[in-house]
Amino acid sequence: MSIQTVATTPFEGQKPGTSGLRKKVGVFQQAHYLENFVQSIFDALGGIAGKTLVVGGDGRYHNRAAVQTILQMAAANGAAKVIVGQGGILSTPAASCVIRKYGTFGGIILSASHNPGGPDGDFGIKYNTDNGGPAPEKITDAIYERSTRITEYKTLEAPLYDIDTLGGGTIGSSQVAVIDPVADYAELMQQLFDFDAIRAWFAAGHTMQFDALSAVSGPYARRVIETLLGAPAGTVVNGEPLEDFGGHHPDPNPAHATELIACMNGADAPDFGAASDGDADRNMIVGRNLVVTPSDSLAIIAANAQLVPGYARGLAGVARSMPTSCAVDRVAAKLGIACYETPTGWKFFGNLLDAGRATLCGEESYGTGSDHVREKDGVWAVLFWLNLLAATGKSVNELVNAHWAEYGRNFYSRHDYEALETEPANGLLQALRDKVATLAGTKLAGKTVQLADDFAYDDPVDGSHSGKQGIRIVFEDGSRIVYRLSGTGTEGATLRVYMERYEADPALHGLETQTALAELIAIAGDLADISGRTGRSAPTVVT
Ligand code: G16
Repeated sequence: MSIQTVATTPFEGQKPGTSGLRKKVGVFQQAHYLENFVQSIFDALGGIAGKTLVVGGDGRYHNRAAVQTILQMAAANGAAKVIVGQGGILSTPAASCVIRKYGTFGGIILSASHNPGGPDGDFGIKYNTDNGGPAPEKITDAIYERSTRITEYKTLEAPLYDIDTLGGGTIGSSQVAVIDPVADYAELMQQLFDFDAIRAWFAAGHTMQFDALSAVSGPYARRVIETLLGAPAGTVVNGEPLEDFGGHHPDPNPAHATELIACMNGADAPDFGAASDGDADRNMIVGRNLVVTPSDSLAIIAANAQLVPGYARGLAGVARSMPTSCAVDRVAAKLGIACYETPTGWKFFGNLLDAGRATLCGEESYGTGSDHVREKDGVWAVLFWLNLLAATGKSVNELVNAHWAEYGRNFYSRHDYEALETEPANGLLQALRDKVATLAGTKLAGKTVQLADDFAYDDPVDGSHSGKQGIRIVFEDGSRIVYRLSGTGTEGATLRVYMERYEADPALHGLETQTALAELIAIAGDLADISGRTGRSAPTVVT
């Protein structure tokens, strides 16, 4: 085995987006592409000599090859030890858990999350720091900067390492530990939730369907929900992680998790439905004929947290991304705790969690989590709901309706326009940016604008500033429209338009969401001239 120093030249566009670098598999398969980025990570961190790293991914196509590349490069760069999930598997929250539990320097997670997989699908890579969370912008900027100047990388010429057999070994002068990817995570879940109560709930005959969408949550859900909590075999469907996710688009929303939605709308629907995404950090919660919006799920979890052992001590505060509905703000106000509004991207929650300012965090993009790790966590959110169902004896629908009755309902929807040409999409945003300065005080379709800006965030912990985080138009009645471009797509640009309206009157809580938001949807289309600028008469995905 010998260390090779390989000459290389920079690739354009190795700039991490909302959550790491995501590109088509073919892009990552180019010679030197992955290597350049991995070396840029190591260099931006000041080297990894003598450090311990965690490596794993969501099992999608190219995962195994990428793990081998990283093992060889970590060894060539002098890593003391690399901890790898068996088979190269580690869900994103499990990787965060392992980094924290073993106090490692950081970890590399291979995933393009909810994006489709397979040879024609997407691949991704991101770096998480020693707190278990996604690297903050100052590190991702440094990685990108390094990638634009890279001239060489180091790798070890070595046979492929056996990542399928549990146990220790060496590659070059680095140690390797192949670990059970589920064990540490399952142990952490048992510390947080009332497993006895949930076991009793299943034993009493309650039923559930968990759709893993043939992605990485399958092994975690099977071990925890079927093996440890005693749910009948078959409760977890599509539980085998496949390289192409079995053709599923592994995004747990009503548009993509159609099998689960059909099941939950059927005559023999189980009591509880849930799904998770490619790397198991997202979740969707479903009752009979009812999809719980992620914003409502966060609010309901926060309002009932005292029923769950790991959170019975109370919440320090809550945080949500700016486009997420304000439902949780109402809960925070009632509890008398802080509610933080951050830009989109889980990395923005890290400082608040580390500083003990927030206990729960959530995003409209089907992400919910807490200070137990530094990633959003799909299986955790499902267990939280199971714990609430078991502790209250109520159904999902009863919990949601009771919440709306107490706090009012924040009608909420997101419209995505996917795979737009980049220039017109940027033009649309720029035109809005130019307009917002003069909008406050004016009327749009009879509604007075109270605030209009391009959202900027000053981190209250480290003072870092993040600008241009989305155009928001807030009306005097509290309703809102938000526009931003996705930072996770791999094809052209994706425009996201978020609409929200608060309704206090219980008699109107049963309205269909798009109907309840019709006025705002029309204003949003007109103000940005969406159809004129994009040529699209309707969104690609409505959630
Ligand atoms: C990532 C981020 C989330 C973000 C989501 C959508 O999730 O971690 O914080 O909300 O992308 O981002 P965008 O609207 O920019 O596409 P994931 O599950 O893809 O890692």
